[in-house]
Amino acid sequence: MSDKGSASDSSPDPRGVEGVLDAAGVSRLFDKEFTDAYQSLGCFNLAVFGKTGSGKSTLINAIFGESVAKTGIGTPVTKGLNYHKHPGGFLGIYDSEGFETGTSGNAILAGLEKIVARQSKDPMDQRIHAVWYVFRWSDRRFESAQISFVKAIQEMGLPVVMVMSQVPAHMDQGEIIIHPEATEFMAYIQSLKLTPGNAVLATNALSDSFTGTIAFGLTELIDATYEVVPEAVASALTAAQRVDVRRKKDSAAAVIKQAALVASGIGAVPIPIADAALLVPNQISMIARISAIYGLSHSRSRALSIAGGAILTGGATQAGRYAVTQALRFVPGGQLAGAAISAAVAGALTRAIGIAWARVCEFVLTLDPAEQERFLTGPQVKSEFMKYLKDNQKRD
Ligand SMILES: Nc1nc2c(ncn2[C@@H]2O[C@H](COP(=O)(O)OP(=O)(O)OP(=O)(O)O)[C@@H](O)[C@H]2O)c(=O)[nH]1
Ligand SMILES: [Mg+2]
Repeated sequence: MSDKGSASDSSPDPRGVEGVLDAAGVSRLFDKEFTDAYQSLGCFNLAVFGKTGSGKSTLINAIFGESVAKTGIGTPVTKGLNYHKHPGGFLGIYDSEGFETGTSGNAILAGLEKIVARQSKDPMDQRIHAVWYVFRWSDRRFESAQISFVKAIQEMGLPVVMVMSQVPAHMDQGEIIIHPEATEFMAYIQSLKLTPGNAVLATNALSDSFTGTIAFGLTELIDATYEVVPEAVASALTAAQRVDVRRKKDSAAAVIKQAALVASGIGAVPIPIADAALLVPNQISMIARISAIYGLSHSRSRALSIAGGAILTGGATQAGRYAVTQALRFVPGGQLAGAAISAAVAGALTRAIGIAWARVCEFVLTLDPAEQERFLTGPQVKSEFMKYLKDNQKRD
């Protein structure tokens, strides 16, 4: 082991001469793969406008998580407009704090126009990709200054999604019932024909048990946003948003499928079980890409590397052996002694690891930021991973 370690120490490639990683090599390769995975996501930039108190910040927090508002670095870019970059690097938000239509609206528009003109020469992931215009249903009025504001933004070439906020709604026999006056107001906004599809998204970001009002419309808002953003930033949006886990699962499934194919290629020349570690570099890259899809913050990459290392090194063998033993049961004449990992087993093992890691990431999303760090650096991550891995094997 030690000779492999020194071989990898003197080489920029963390892989040792035989392609087998030691613990330090695993950790270095994780660092590299995380950086690559987050970089390849790019960055989705959203601008959010609307009168003060319309619920812009609340909506941003509900959809992208508290971390944008709390830890994102707000930089004033123009009068009344701040830019917040998510620590994960895949989300940027232009938030117009406390702005009223009228004079301050004009000042913002003038600044925005300069930004957009400048950005047209920037790479795609540095531009503004979508705008949410937020208005509160209970205002029941849409002033002419607001109409001109929305039109002016679109004339700059920015796609606008109209968002009616703080709409009271309740569930009735599995159906969302919206306040009838909000529906009426929505029809009025649609009649103004402000955007190409005239879509207005009714939302409520906070549930209220006192009035029985439910939170709703957030997934639909994300769907409407996907429709207007360039394909190139769709993965960044998938990583950034937290309300539609289905989209994350689908993207993770595509990554897992590809990694399983690569593993099958490695196993096409049967490799001895003892060398299951040959599959590890490919699995590290898969784990990094899944983590990015779930939007686990890149700033936590150290914690993620520790977690990944725990499951793939000490645990590798444990996880690997378990999965291989299970998989061999389905191979005709499969026996452990002297057996080799075939293409089918290599693919199945990698797939099982990917699915279990995606479930760990899903679990991490339910934790608050401080708990996430504790979970990822502690022993629980491995036991949770093993639990999901065994679960998979049972279900397959
Ligand atoms: N019930 C409910 N309350 C909301 C909702 N959105 C916002 N609020 C409340 O409305 C108030 C204003 O919300 P903010 O999100 O701060 O509004 P904003 O548009 O960011 O306001 P400025 O930053 O001043 O421009 C807060 O007290 C929120 O708790 C919602 O969807 N439902
Ligand atoms: Mg705000």
